[in-house]
Amino acid sequence: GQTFPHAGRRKPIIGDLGVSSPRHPILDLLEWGADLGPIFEMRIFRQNFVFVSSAELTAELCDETRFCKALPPAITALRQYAGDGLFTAQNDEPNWQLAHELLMPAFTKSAMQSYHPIMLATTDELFDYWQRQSGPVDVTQSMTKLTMETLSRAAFSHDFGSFTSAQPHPFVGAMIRALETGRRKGGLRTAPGGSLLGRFIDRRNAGEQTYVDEMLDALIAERSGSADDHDLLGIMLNASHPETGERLSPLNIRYQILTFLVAGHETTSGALSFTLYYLSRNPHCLAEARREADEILGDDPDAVPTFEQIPKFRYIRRCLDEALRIWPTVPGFARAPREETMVGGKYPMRPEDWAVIVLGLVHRDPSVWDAPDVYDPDRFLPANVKKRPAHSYKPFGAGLRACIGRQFALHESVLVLARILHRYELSGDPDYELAVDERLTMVPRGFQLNLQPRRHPA
Ligand code: MNH
Repeated sequence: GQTFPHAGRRKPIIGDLGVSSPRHPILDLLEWGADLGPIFEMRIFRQNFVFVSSAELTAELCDETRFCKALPPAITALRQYAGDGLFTAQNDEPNWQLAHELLMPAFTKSAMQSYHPIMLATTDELFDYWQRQSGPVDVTQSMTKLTMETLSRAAFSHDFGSFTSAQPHPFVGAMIRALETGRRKGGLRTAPGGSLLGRFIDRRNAGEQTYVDEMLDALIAERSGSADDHDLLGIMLNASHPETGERLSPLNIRYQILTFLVAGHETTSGALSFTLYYLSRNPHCLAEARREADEILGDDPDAVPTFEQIPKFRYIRRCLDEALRIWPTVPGFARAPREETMVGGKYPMRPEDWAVIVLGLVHRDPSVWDAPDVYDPDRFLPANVKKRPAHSYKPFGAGLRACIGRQFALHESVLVLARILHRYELSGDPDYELAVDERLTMVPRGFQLNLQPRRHPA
């Protein structure tokens, strides 16, 4: 078929292998892809990856009448763990529709009311944890503890002891390692000997996967038969379709819980960490964000926001939006045409083709964003948002398969940022240069903050 521009070093058999390092493929892609035009490709063995980097083509691919979510190999590989859970389900798999309908009510803005006290409690634990530390704190590590605890408690009322035990719960490490191996296996699929290597990786990984599956199945079994529906697990066990009466199976519930744990914690942790990084680097933004926190929360540093106050932190929300523009923690998502079509009027795509929208490039498209590398929360003032073309900012994906946890992530992030700003004087090391770790998502590496309790006027 069609050949798109590619980094100019293609070799026989291996193709473009080597243009991206296996340790940080996306960071490399953001560099070598920047000058290749709005659509370009990378071929590795027999697998072709097509990427889109302009806001204009992104708007086209986000049109749900012509395009839909696609599952590229790295996502398909995760089905070994997450099966037909929400994130990894095919568009036409019956369990996607069923789970989407049963779980949407648990993720509406008003449903956040029931998670709000959980979020306040895990933030209190974060502050206690910081109080026991001396010297600067590692921001990403702290935020990951926080978001992991918030999610595991909201999802199935389980305390992973992230703040109280010296070692993280073995489940967390096992889950992340299992998923990492899955992702690597996805990359090997079309390499010579790839399936053999894949089986080898599976065997080495089997213990880890069994441990994760068994722990989740035990949690589910423990609660089944109970009408308690105060958390996501309770909702999944008790909800039935209003017309057909259908319910989620125990296996599908395991897939969903694993999906929420993974999709919901590192993504939000990275968003919080990047925001704190940019605030520490932009004193006027920090001052404005703090002014807003103080105005809403008052003089008592122990004051906590009510549920109704969260949407009032408008500036803090803009700081978060702007951090997710420069560093979208989910770096991309894939789209496929519903029928044969032309993209941009000249690039043919068939239903079996897909293209990855590279958010780190789209969010810096110079035709939409002035001085795209500059951190400026005011880009998200309503008047400025209105001036931009639709779909130029997509950190939570698009269409029917967009992020179901968006409200959850936004509510938690704004709550936590407001409380941190209200409580602490924060300063970063002026010599720190932003480094980004590519795990399942993108997070700052080695970023530390000094935190001094603030003295509020009496
Ligand atoms: Mn989330 C889908 C980004 C927080 C659960 N999420 C997506 C997609 C993006 C995304 C992008 C679409 C992927 C695709 O098209 O292939 N998610 C984020 C970001 C944050 C985030 C940037 C935080 C910041 N996500 C959360 C939280 C949860 C969650 C929190 C759960 C509590 N996300 C999901 C699920 C899906 C998803 C589930 C799949 C939805 C579907 O396909 O039906």
